[in-house]
Amino acid sequence: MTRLSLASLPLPLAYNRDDTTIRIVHFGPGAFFRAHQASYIDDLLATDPRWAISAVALKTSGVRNALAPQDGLYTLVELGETTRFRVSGAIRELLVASEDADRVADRLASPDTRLVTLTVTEKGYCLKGDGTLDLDHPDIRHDLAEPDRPVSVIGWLVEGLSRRRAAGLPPFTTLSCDNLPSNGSKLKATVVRLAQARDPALARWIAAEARFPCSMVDSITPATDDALRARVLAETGLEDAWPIQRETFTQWVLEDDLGPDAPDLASVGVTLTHDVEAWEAAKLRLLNGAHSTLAYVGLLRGHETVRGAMADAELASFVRAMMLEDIAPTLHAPAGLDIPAYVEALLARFRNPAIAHRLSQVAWDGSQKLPIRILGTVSDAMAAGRPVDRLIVAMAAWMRFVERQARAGVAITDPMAEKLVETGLRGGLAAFLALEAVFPPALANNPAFAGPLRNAYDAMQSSSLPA
Ligand code: CS2
Repeated sequence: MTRLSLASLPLPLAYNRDDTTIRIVHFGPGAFFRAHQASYIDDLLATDPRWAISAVALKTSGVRNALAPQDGLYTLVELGETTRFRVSGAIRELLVASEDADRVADRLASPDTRLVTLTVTEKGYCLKGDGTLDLDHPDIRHDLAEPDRPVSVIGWLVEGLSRRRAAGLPPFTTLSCDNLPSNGSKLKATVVRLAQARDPALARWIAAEARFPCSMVDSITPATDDALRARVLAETGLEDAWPIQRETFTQWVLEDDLGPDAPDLASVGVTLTHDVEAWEAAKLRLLNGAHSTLAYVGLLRGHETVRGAMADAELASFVRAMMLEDIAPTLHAPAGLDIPAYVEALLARFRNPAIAHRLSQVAWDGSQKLPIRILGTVSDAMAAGRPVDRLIVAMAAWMRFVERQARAGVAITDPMAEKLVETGLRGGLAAFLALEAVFPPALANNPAFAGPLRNAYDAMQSSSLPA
């Protein structure tokens, strides 16, 4: 079997890889980044070869080990009415920060580096329940003790910016591509906070000089499995250790604040706007909020995939009503977004027959995702005097899901897994409401929240949905 590589490619890339230069450093080279951002950059390289990517994993070497023998190439499979196979060459270099610390530091401090991008998921930001940096987080404590050998991405950003300041270079622009509300502003506050604890003058320089634009990122990306590897081999005749699959649809809305000498991302379909937070809120609350609801309720009702959960007519109409009647009124529609049409388009994407998106994958990291996806909507609905009965069903279903996994001895994928297993084994609403990292005490103690949550929690015993 021949392995995918520059030498074995049957059709050349749309650019000569040797002509490219690295001007983007990316942290978190997981499936979403390779499905989304790297595919835009792959398109961009055809007209502007200056923007190849150095992809940095913080601790794990799996992606580097899979892709380095393939010259960083991987197959991207787009699943829609037709299936498209393409090879992306956007990743020119693969590093593992825990092994290649000097090379990562050099990349961050290189005058060529203009953009540092991040897909490290919610937990990578080391935030407390209130959305500010957790200075007691073990990784952050480590990075304060050993600032030039960081383990967190926040530590790396501070170290990289510090080296640039010392070298008299301008800061790079840092671009969060994670599903957090106001991701750029939140990241900036987090980086400035850590810098503050290290060196107040550095913190002032970052706050004044560095850009952290917000972004909304979207493309449904089911995890890679052996079936995908086999499909890629059958179609291309080349062995690819880590192909990626996603839906055909992809969207990237970016705050128009990339700074001087930025890549022309608009030329490859990125929307640049000054109203990005409204786009982000709509996507996060509607798509991700509905996804998490489908995941926990769907799993309790015996479904395995998002499209399987959508084939459950009662669940699908519950989710649609929640999106249109409960979530939509909390949103401000940015120019160019018709919310009811957006909801219908999302539901159609969830039904995509070409994709088997596992509910168990969406159910990962519930302690990190749910507060962001659901509780902001709940607070807004409560403040406006609107009911929250449907909105809190995802929270109740998550509790029942955690109890079920804990009692069955099935591992829970979540940075709070240990605490969750303990809580799940104890069981009962009060035990969950005491998890301050998930439920801010003011909310947990508010009867307008805890009352409907109690009803939903009781109903989820038999996975029944409110009317
Ligand atoms: C999903 C997201 O796994 C999950 O939690 O809700 O990964 C979702 O598929 C993406 O945000 C879509 O852009």
